[in-house]
Amino acid sequence: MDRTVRIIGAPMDYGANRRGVDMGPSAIRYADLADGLEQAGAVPVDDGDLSMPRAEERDPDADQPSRGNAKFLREIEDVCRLLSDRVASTLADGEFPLVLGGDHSVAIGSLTGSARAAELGVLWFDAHADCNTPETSPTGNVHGMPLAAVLGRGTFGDTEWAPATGLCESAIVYVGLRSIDERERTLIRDSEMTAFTMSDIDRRGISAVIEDALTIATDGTDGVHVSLDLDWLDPRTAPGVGTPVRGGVTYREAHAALEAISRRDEADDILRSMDVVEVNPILDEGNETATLASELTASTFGKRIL
Ligand code: HAR
Ligand code: MN
Ligand code: MN
Ligand code: MN
Repeated sequence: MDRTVRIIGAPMDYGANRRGVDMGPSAIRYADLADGLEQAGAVPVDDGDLSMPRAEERDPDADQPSRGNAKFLREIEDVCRLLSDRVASTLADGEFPLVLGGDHSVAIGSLTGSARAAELGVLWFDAHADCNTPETSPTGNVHGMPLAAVLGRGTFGDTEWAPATGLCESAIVYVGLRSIDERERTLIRDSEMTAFTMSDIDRRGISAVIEDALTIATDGTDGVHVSLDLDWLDPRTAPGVGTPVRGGVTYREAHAALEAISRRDEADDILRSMDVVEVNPILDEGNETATLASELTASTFGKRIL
């Protein structure tokens, strides 16, 4: 019953438009992540951080394969290849991979690693849709592209990632979107993915939305990957993120959603892997956002109030 949770730090910030998220793994650990996991009944084992070259020493556009304006794509692919293997071997050892970002481009590694051994559904908690291709991205920042990468959209179609076998497009579910680029909107509408926006949460409440999201993500799959971008929360609650967007979920809504996942997991054993990303300690106030990341992770693994 006791689940071993292997903590894998991925201090990557090549995918973001600013420095700082590379300190996310340290900040989340410092915020008593291991204690919270123990209180949730899990057994945490810290794998340390994946090593990566310093961004200052790299040219964002140097030596890139011809994939539009995706910045640092080569570095990101190198890191995600390592991460993908680490996640896959963790699962093969019967342990749970918990990936600490880093920016959201790390999800390319965690998703492909986790999808190797299973039909995988995905719960994507984010203000942003993260499904730009190198051709549609307004910024060139790869943290806005991980879902397009693993689905093999645009020129991602001729990379090693795409499509990630085992990833089930109709079982990919967004929760809490409120900042979608025009061409992401088209991609989502033409895809089999499901998107629950903040308006859906306004109208139906977080509990109804998360139950639907869980049902869709587990339908016909072996389990789910949870991808938690801290900018999913309202910036007043989670100020330490690089791309804040007003109007996110509250502290209680976030806990309610992740506790609902843990209850479903208790009943049906659905959780397979998770990443917690986009914590930026430079922009944070008193490690508040990292603390929130740590608490929400503990809730996902079953920590309860009573
Ligand atoms: N959609 C915008 C882009 O592609 C911003 C997306 C990225 N920000 C994130 N990801 N934090 O969730 O650049
Ligand atoms: Mn994101
Ligand atoms: Mn985001
Ligand atoms: Mn389980």
